[in-house]
Amino acid sequence: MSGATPLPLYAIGLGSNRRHARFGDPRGVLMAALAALESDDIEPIDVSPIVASEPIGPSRRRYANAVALVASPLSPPEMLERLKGIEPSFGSRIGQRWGARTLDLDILLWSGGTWSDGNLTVPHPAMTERAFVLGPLRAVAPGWRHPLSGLTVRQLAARLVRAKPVDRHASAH
Ligand code: A4P
Ligand code: MG
Repeated sequence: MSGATPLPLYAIGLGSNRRHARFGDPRGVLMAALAALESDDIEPIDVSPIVASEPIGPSRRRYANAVALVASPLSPPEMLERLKGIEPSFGSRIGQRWGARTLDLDILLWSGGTWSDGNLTVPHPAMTERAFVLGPLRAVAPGWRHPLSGLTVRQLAARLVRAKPVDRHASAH
């Protein structure tokens, strides 16, 4: 790395609740996805533990979830395009929104702050309500301040656990 300006940081959420013929169970899918994410302009900084979580939405299969911290000069739309390019190589989507999927990649946070256009909203609007996001995110970026609420990830996670002590799998560590 060179230059005085640090690269922007992204927190990327990874989720899977289907097996893949080659990569195996959802945990194996996430490991392969993490490898696929790394590239010339996406530098992995840290990865959370992979947690098992109960599904939110109509799918009945449990998910594996994790959060990766990466440094990248890509703009948020460019990063989204990259993520959406990786998902199909893990198998096509079956069914509707929130149905079972082999791999789901979301932009959770961006060090540049907020982004909003027709295709992309950063921070991810649902992240503050989801233990399967905040648990792993706290493991890699506890002090990152959510630009809209002004709260740190640690504070958001603690608030969620107090409000809804139901998702033990994602929040217990
Ligand atoms: N989009 C807008 N903002 C973003 C962002 N910050 N990151 C748009 C990524 N995408 C963003 O996403 C649909 C479109 O959202 C994208 O094309 C992009 O233009 P998608 O991933 O193709 O569709 P989706 O995931 O089915 O819908 P959505 O609303 O993104 O669902 P979520 O929020 O990703 O939730 N339960 C557990 N336990 N663990 C999970 O990981 N995941 C979901 C999916 C539901 N229940 C879950 C889990
Ligand atoms: Mg998604």
